[in-house]
Amino acid sequence: MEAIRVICVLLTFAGVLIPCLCIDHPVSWSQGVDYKTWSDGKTINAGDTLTFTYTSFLHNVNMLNTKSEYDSCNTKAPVKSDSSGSTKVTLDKPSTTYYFACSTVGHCAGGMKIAVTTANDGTSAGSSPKTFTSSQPTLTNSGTSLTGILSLTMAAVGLALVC
Ligand SMILES: [Cu+2]
Repeated sequence: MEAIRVICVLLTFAGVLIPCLCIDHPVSWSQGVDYKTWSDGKTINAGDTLTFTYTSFLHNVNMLNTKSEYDSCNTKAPVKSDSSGSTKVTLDKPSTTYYFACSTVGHCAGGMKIAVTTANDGTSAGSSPKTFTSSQPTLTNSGTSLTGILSLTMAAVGLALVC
């Protein structure tokens, strides 16, 4: 009974620890950078964030609605816009392409735009069981020590009875 309770507590802790393996991806946001290759070799998962760093009076960050807005550099009605100089955006959905562009005249057309696609759910789901498996030795160990404590208690009780 006690062992079952211990396992339940450990599983609860494991459940709390699993969720966010989120990573922040810094973006140095300026002119003259080729953002077409920015995401090459990077795995960007749902829940990850992008942090754009730039000179606030020169540039800004607009999250666009569609690929066509991105292709045509239409920054008139963005989902979100920020010009603070440090813009953090959470990419909350899997298998989704997020589009960003600077709206300063000529900047987007000059290449100051970026499209980032998040990985599908399979990637994040695949990493959860790994975390889960790694917690199993801990369970086994606590089971062993619990048995140890129990046998010590039994021995103590046995001794008390004998004495
Ligand atoms: Cu700009």
